[in-house]
Amino acid sequence: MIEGRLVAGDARFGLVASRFNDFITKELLDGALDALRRHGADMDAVTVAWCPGSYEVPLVAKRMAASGDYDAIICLGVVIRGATYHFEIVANGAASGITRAAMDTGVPIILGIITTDTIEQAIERSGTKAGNKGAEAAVAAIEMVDVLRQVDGAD
Ligand code: INI
Repeated sequence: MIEGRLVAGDARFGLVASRFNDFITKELLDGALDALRRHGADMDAVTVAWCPGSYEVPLVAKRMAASGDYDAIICLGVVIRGATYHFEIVANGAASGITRAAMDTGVPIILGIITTDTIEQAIERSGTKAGNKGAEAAVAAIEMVDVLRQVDGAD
């Protein structure tokens, strides 16, 4: 049985964070970096790239993944329904773009973009009563790196 271990080891992580709603994405980023550090990541092997909004996240993630410099990419963003009439376009574009980038590159690209109806729900998911989705995304990245290494027979 293959099961991902939650130990970051020598893995190199790229994080892509959206500046839109950055009062919340900064909290997701803090949560992600804290989770990486507490799972033993070499923080010198962690790179953070900021981009304008969630819609732009997949392209930055794909470039980072294609560079060969990272074992996993963690995408962080917040899309709030009340904020725009084109909520679905941004949310669906970000999610499908991330899926495509991961499948195209073979590098795990983790969806840490939260979609909510209200700002309150976004705050709840970024370090208050519903946990921190950035931290969850970081743990998923650590797990995926280890699962894929085992699947590839490298570990
Ligand atoms: N980007 C977000 O990350 N979250 C949002 O809620 C959002 N809203 O509401 O519009 C948003 N829009 C910007 C979008 O991601 C692009 O940056 C923009 O459309 C330029 O391509």
